[in-house]
Amino acid sequence: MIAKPSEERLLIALQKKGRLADDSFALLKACGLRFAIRGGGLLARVKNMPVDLLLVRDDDIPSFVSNDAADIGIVGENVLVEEQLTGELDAQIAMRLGFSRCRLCLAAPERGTVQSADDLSSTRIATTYPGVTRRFLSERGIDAKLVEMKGAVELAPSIGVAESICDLVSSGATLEANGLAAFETILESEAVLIRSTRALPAAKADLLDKLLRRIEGVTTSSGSKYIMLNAPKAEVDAISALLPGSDAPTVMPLAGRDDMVAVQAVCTETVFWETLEDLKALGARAILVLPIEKLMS
Ligand code: PRT
Ligand code: ZN
Repeated sequence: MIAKPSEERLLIALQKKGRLADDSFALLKACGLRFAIRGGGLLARVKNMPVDLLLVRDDDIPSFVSNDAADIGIVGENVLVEEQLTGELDAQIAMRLGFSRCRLCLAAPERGTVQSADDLSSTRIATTYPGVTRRFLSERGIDAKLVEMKGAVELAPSIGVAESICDLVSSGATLEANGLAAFETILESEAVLIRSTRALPAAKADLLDKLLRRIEGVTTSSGSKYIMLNAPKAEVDAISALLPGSDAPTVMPLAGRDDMVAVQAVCTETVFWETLEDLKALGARAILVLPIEKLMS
């Protein structure tokens, strides 16, 4: 039913619907891929590049990449690591993408019998991540029983099937609503781009390289700003040192001013109001902070 990847068109497996989907689509669009996602289709064709999108459930993405049903995929690191630990998988991280961040945490009822990892021995832990949970328990030498669930793990303690849970947490609202408190993070996760260890045909390898460079450009530029200001010549070093995440700023003469210069720099870290105030205190004037749409170094 699912076509094997062709020799020329790069096939990217993406979550069709869910927490990863919109950011994955947005990232590819920011990389210049033009496509439309409609209705129940399994495949979406990219109009301006030899790329196709395979739209599936996130849990299937690592095995599709491993089994050549897709060339690359975007999935949560939590799913990748779980699949790596529970099956034979030829899939590895090609690039971290920085979105869909969450933590896989052990949590238990507030004021219950389990308050820390030290209390887990001989208790039951409910989870949809048996592989990662088991790894943690064996690293710590803890002998506990796993209760595998398909969902609604946060209900396990209240219905009496487990003393604690191991589940994904982002805001913490679900734990709180169920009277649970996290006491240990066993995995930090974000969306990752994955591929197998096998070589791709040359044309697709070039395409993947190009895509990775563009993703790098999009992810670096999204937090970056271009800063322009006029500075007293004597303070250029001090002012440059304040610019967050920039290495060599461009310093240029200002027409008709011997004592002042123009400074321009790419800042790869957040430029806070406090930084601008500190720059001003050093004599910087006409400070402009501009968003950067694309960045390629
Ligand atoms: O249908 P399909 O199988 O494709 O999707 P899914 O339902 O399995 O996954 P989905 O869309 O819920 O999540 C996809 C991925 O998003 C996950 O594998 C994680 O990598 C990432 N992600 C980020 C999260 C969360 N944050 C998250 N908060 N996945 C799930 N949750 C759940 C968590 O399980 C818990 O039920 O949200 C609840 C906790 O959220 P807070 O904000 O209340 O703490
Ligand atoms: Zn899923």
